[in-house]
Amino acid sequence: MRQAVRIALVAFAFSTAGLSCRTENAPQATGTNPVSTNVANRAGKDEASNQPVPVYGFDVVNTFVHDSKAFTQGLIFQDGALLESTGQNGSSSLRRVELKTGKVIQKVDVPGQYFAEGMTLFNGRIYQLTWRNQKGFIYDPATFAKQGEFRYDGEGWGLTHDADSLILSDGTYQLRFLDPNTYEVKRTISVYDRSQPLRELNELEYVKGEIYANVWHDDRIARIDPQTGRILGWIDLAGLLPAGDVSNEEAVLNGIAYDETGDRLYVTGKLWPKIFEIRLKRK
Ligand SMILES: [Ca+2]
Repeated sequence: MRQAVRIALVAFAFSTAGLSCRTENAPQATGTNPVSTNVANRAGKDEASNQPVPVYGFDVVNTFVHDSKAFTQGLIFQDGALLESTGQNGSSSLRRVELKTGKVIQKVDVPGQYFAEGMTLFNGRIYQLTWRNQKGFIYDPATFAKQGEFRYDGEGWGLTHDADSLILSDGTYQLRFLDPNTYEVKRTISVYDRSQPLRELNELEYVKGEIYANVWHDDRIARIDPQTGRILGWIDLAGLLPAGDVSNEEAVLNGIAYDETGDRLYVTGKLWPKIFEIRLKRK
């Protein structure tokens, strides 16, 4: 009798292990996110499994003041200033920040029921995501006058764009490429760190043909191939913000802005008192 129970238990354990393995290995989407696992994605994953991924360190070129109450969710560079989207219900905003002084020179508050997220400027319009409302806002980049809204499935985390698409992260390991007029998903890439899905992709920036992505609660920025989702490199920013400037455990690295004209890269974090211009160097 005892033996029979033991056999049954072992059989149950095996079936449970099998189930959890299948669950972990299967591509997953959050909510209603579309999944398109194409040949390029799989090829990217296989290549990534066998090649060393370069790691970059940094030199600090300049340090600027940043509003330590700004819960940074989106950051871009435009005409010598930074545009920033800040989150949290009741203190979400879109703002223009003078780079040299950190002074907020233009600001529009987002209604308190929304938690603002990623933001980008594309074809003369500012697009700003919200976290869980499946609603985005469109603004005039000069006046910050609201011009409209758009909808998307799932959560909104980070936002950037390439030549013809908005690129959205939603906290999973997938990035969606949206038509900027219809907001339809044109394609999706899956991001793998070797064979493991790289989850919780957050703020984004399109830099010289790559997607730079913050990863929530990680001191590293992932450099992602926009075609395959393959990780092309890591930017290790551990130690960038002095420990004494870290106000709480949610004050994490988040915010990447690229000045294409000057080829300058700016990074900050949620509630960080500083913005850094950095130069990458291969480790
Ligand atoms: Ca950005």
